[in-house]
Amino acid sequence: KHKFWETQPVGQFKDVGDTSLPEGPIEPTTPLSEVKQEPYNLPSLYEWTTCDIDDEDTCTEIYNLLTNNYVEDDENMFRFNYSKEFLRWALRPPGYFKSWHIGVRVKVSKKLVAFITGVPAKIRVRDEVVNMAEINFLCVHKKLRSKRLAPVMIKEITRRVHLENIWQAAYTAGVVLPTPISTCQYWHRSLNPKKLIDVGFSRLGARMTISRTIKLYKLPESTVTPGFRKMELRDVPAVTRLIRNYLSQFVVAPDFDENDVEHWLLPTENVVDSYLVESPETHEVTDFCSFYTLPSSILGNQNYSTLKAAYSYYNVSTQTPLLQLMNDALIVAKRKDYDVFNALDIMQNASFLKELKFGPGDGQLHYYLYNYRIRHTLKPSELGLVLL
Ligand code: NHW
Ligand code: EN5
Repeated sequence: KHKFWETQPVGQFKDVGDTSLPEGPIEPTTPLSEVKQEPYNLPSLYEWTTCDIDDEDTCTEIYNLLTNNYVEDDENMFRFNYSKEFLRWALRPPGYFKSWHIGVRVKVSKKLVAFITGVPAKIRVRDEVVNMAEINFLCVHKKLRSKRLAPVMIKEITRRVHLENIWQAAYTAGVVLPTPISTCQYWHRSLNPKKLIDVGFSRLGARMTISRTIKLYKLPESTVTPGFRKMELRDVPAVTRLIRNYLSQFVVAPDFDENDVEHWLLPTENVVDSYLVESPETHEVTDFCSFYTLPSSILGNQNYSTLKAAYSYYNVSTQTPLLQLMNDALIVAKRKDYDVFNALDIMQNASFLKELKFGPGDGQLHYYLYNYRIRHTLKPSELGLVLL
């Protein structure tokens, strides 16, 4: 069934439930000198390219490839539309490797037709912190699908990750592969229900009218938590302490240091928004919430071309109830004109989804590790990791 994945050091379906297998690396680290020195062979019409994302023209080519060929929902009504600023943020975290931003071009025309990326991350699994690559943005042009290009691209990025002496990876996908460490549900909170219904993102509920629906999803004009404000550069040390302590409760979570927090959580216009609660009495940072901006192209609608979506990122509550904190996040997102606020049922999110009128979507997200076995499938609430 999985001719490629059966050959890879990942959990296999036949081993699911086998409690005799140990947790940890599936195959041992090999000496760097044994890593293949030359790139894998592509079909003869194509060539490898290392993408310089700092270069505006290259960034535009990547943006165009993804805008026209990246992930769609199961009815092909929407397609992710990551912005260029978002791609630069996602692909240049502390310690990133340019060699992990890999493209495939047509030799004669130099047209970019496929892409895959990795970025380094320290991921903690139970009490081990493992250097990993987070793999994302795997994309093959629609006209080149089903030609087994993806396995070659995965092998090539694996080789380039190995060359940096890194032997594990984390990735997510909407499709089932051998084998998920966890399967999560997408939930959606309507902010602009009229538009969502008009474009087919959501449907009018039974015995509902449009005006009742608009009223149902109405939110206050301003946030309610005293001391709620945007995160600033001076907050990095306090937010790092808060988030490290919070993430320690999950089985799989990033091991963020201050540089990571500055990169991943300091607000960047139209990319990532972060808010915190500074106690009006003690001036301590007690709570935190964040979301990233990922619009989707609306395919074939006369009136609208993009859906503006916010995705729940990392949230920490110690003093403010998580429900109230996330309600403030919804208020901010509504004020900033987002159409929908999306979240997975990871971390403690299940505690607010229903009450804040999120509804389950038709999509799931499966989490995977490469060359690292987890003995039992994890509950979404045991995951403390968000991939973009
Ligand atoms: S998930 C989003 C992936 N991208 C899309 O869905 C965009 C639209 N689709 C496409 O562009 C986030 C193509 O359909 C793609 C497949 C390119 C997906 N992950 O070339 P063939 C990520 O980016 C397997 C992994 O003929 P294609 C995460 C499939 O099972 N494998 O197919 C990426 C089959 O193998 P099998 C996937 O449709 C993680 C083989 O590819 C996959 O023309 C990557 C078929 O290849 C997916 N999403 O192209 C893994 N989709 O064994 C990283 C299909 O079943 C691993 N396949 O025969 C770690 C690497 C680093 C390790 C470091 C130590
Ligand atoms: C790697 N970083 O299927 C990511 N999205 O539910 C790659 N559905 O938006 C993997 N089909 O349910 C991504 N509306 C995997 C996800 C791929 C995209 C995807 C789903 C997630 C989605 C929407 C639109 C469905 C359109 C028809 C959906 C219902 C919303 C409704 C709002 C009101 C309350 C009930 C739910």
